[in-house]
Amino acid sequence: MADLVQTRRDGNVAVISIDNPPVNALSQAVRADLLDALVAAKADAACAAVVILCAGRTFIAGADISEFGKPPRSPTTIDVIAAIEALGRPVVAAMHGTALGGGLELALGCHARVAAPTTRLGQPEIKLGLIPGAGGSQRLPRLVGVELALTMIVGGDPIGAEEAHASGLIDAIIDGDLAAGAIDFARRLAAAPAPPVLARERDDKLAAARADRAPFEELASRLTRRSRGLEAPAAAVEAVRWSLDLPVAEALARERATFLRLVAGEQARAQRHLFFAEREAAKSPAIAGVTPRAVRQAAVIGAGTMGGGIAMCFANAGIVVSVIDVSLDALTRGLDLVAANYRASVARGTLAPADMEQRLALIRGATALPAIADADIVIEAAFEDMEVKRGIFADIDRHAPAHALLATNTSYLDVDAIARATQRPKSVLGMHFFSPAQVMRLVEIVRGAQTAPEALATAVALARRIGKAPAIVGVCHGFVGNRMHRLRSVEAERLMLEGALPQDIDAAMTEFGFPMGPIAASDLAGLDIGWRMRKAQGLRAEIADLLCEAGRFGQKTGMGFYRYAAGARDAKPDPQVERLIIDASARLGVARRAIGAEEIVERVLFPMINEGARILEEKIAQRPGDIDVIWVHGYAFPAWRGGPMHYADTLGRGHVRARLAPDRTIHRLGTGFC
Ligand code: T1G
Repeated sequence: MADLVQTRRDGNVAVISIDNPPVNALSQAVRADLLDALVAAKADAACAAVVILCAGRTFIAGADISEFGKPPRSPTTIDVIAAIEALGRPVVAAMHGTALGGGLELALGCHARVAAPTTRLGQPEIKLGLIPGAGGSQRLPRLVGVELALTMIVGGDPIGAEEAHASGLIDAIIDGDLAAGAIDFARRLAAAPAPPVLARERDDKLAAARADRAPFEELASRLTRRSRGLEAPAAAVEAVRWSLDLPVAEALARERATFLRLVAGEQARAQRHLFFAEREAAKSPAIAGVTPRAVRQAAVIGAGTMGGGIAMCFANAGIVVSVIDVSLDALTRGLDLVAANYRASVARGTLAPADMEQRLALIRGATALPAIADADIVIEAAFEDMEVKRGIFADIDRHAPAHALLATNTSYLDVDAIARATQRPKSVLGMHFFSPAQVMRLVEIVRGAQTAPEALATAVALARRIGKAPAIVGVCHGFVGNRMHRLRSVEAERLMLEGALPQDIDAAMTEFGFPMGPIAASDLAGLDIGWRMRKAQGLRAEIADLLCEAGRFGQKTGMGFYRYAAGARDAKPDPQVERLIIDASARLGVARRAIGAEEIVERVLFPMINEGARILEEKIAQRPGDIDVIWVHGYAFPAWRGGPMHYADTLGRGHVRARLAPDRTIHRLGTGFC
């Protein structure tokens, strides 16, 4: 096994290089070898300064997450940072790639920090249900001020090298040879009359916030506004606040205690599960070692909401994309909506105007299929009707280049039947995006019976390249997410007929952790979509169908299960709907009763979980974690609960089985879920 840490001398500077692919995670072995290297440098009288850098594609991307949930093993990252701060000569962190979590914290312990221009620096621990555990909540505010520190720690998103330099997080941006630049910087530090002040000893950037807490507290409440149910955000605010209130040693001790409490908790365990599950969901033995095809140009068929959103995903990733719609009016409306979406991002300050212009320039409109002649992938996002889709695929098969992938964004339909409409079934698969496509991270990659491994590998790699969380699924009605979602809708109808009102169901599920209840979510999506589906299959949902028959399609018509004021989106309970529900119960002879939140949660989730067990049995999904990724990234299942299958594990599978109504066949699986 190659050395994880090596030291070389460049004149009077010791250069310590870490090489722990793929992301130089701070495993126990790396920490131990790094500490040994620091001790050796300290003992070397000829060593005037130290540079710490990494081999490979990135600086340290954090602690080794796979070690979490196990007893901490010495030396800790805190021990390594203490050795750096006590080294008695300047230590410079030379960063590139992504300096994250414990990696950034180690750099914060150094006497100075330099970085390559494309470096991203962050404290993403919050996304794992944690707070920084090696001093980040105390050193970061001392370098950049509490407001940027709070934003980075509670938001969890990295900043670029320019912002890091402007804020004082790094001391220099090194263009070109990072190691040489860092060595030179370290040598100059060593020659300086006074040693640089350690981050932990600086207080100047805390003075303003100590004098006036209002900006800090206002920002804290804004950053934690949507974190109901989550433990880490409030803990992160408290930790950063300690930088204002407590001596640094005491604050560091409290930070560590909080970190250890969180890392042992259910929420962190759930989010760690998702971190690895998300990466696993993009894997399959079928594509191991398979090289994806290059995708330089894309095309989207259909300029509706989904088509426009999908086009934005490509433009956001810098990929040229043509949007084709046979109707010029539809195309114009679709492209206008895309432009409006970008303008809204610019107005919110989340997108620079220049970036908007750059992305819009990548999106081209057309009304005829020759426009796909240069596309490496064509994604159909047209009307959800099999014959419409088969006709489109027959046409795009004739116009797309022979190597092009043809993907359908269908939510439910048989991808194999669509593939049979082409001469290239090996290059056909599903890429099921979730609305709004430019926001929701999930893409179900639907593998057809004839889909070639190279096509599957290309779709998975492309989904990741455009920032999505791909999950490979098999062909069945509704694939994984929507197949389970149907169970949820059926049970919600039953609950309403038996006594619960829409607002009762939504209140129970938002209290569980969903940002929006299932009933309000169906109003948002549009009740007519499910209605059309049910009619095509001869199915009936008493209440939803009655609403649709009355033209109540949800937000798009100003009323559905709820009523919406003109231009508003907040769901108002509607006495007319309550009357309709009560009359339906009477007409169907269902005695109504009060139904508590606990029963609502179980009845909404457990049938879904059981359907997930069936899906695993049928191998439509490969792993329970794939289903969790689908529900967290496609349907906003609260990440701190880990997803439906992880949640079932926390309850105990026997408990779920026991609570399922006896009339539901319990599926005993090879996986032991039942
Ligand atoms: N620990 C262990 N494995 C990791 C890892 C980590 N920190 N980061 C990535 N991997 C694995 C990942 O599972 C995958 O494995 C492979 O590396 C490539 O990852 C003390 C406590 C760095 C932006 O949260 O955000 O430090 O699937 O597919 O898309 O306060 O990885 O190949 O077997 O994601 O190029 C804080 C997490 C930890 C960063 C690269 N750090 N990683 O993205 O590759 S907590 C993080 C990422 C902490 C301190 C606290 C991304 C990336 P496999 P990948 P990528």
